[in-house]
Amino acid sequence: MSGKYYQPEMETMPAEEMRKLQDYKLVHQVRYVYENVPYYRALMDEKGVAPEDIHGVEDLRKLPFLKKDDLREAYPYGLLATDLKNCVRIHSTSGTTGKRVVAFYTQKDVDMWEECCARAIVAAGGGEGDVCQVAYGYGLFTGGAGLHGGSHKVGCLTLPMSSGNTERQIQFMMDLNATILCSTPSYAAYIGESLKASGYQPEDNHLKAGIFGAEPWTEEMRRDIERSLGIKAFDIYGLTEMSGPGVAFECEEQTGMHINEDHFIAEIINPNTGEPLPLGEKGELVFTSLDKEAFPLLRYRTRDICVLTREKCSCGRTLLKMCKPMGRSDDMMIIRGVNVFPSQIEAVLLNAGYAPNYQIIVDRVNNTDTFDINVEMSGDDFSDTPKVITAREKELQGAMKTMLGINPKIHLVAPGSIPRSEGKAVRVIDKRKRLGINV
Ligand code: DLL
Repeated sequence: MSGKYYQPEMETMPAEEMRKLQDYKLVHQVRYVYENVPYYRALMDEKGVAPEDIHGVEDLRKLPFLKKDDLREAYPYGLLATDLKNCVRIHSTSGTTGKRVVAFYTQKDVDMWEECCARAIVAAGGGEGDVCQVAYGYGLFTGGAGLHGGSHKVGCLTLPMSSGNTERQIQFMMDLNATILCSTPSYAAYIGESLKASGYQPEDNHLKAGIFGAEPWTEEMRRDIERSLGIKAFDIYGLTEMSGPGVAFECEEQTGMHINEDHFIAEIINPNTGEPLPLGEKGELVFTSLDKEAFPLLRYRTRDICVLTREKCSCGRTLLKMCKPMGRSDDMMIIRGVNVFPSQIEAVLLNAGYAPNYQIIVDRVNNTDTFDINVEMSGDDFSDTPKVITAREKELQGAMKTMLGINPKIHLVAPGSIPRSEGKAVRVIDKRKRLGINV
């Protein structure tokens, strides 16, 4: 497959036709959910809305929202809409106890998801003959599997590298002439730096494009990556709950990401009142799946703050566009591509017998996120013996790694040394904001 679009009939469908398609699919998806997901049926009953009340997209606002808390409450099978024997895959967001979200896929769901990723790869100029290096993590995280599947669909030669082992990434990239790199933007920047440190010039590699997402990044970062790797860098957006990467993807115009509207309806709402907002206004992004079998979600609140626009795009796609996410309406942080909630950190501390006097400090140095947690020792277990402190820090770090999936640096500090606040405690200091990153 090579060409400008992967599925031109969908990607360039006139808006009015797309709306009709969405109307049709929505009516079916709502009925399907109502009949197969008792958890959501109860929410609809509570709101006094029945499938017969939904005739199309204009009725969407009648439906109740789903939040991450619902997904946690329903964990693991409460939102599953089909028999488990029809499912072929599970993925999960990062984070463990209390915060885990699992998503299920039938083969049809996987195909739909991979097609969305294929659209992204083709929009980035990919086709047969390309060598697509997938350096997103493989496993429960959706990044690796999604782009891998998309790359197969397009007919690229797929290099399933997963993330990490940068030396090997570079060796394969150079020896096997990779032309497309898929990774988080921070990892792409790091690969760029490492190439330079190994004595390579940007023109020494065969890369032409990169497909980067899963975390906030800036236009400045885009330019840096483009310069250091000698490529055009494309944004890609998605979330596990909706399938994974490929819910929206950037085209050659690089002015926002086209939403795959034949599979997902996007809305913007006021995060405080839940009121839908018109196109062009900033608010929380909400998605409704249109044809998922295993894990269909209606009006799922992403917590990502965003703006939607429908302007003519020079690429010829008619799909609605979303801007880069402009922050979040909850306290989730994305550190080295992993979703982290302060409440998870607090749970580990309490479990280990510490008081919740801590401060999380996140920064980005040399394109890599740093993650430090200062934790106060209590008066009772206070020690100033370096050996004891180091052992305790190590123990706590292990517990954090188990909970979060990534390793913070732990610093045990003297009792009373973390500033107390009279209002809300400032638990998180995210210095990445100074780089203009919308954390
Ligand atoms: O991050 C899926 C993904 C993988 C997207 C690879 C793109 C590439 P989750 O781990 O569930 O899924 O995290 C979803 O990550 O709600 C956003 O806050 C954030 N996010 C995803 N893509 C972008 C992006 C994957 N391009 C959460 N820019 C979302 C900024 C992004 N934030």
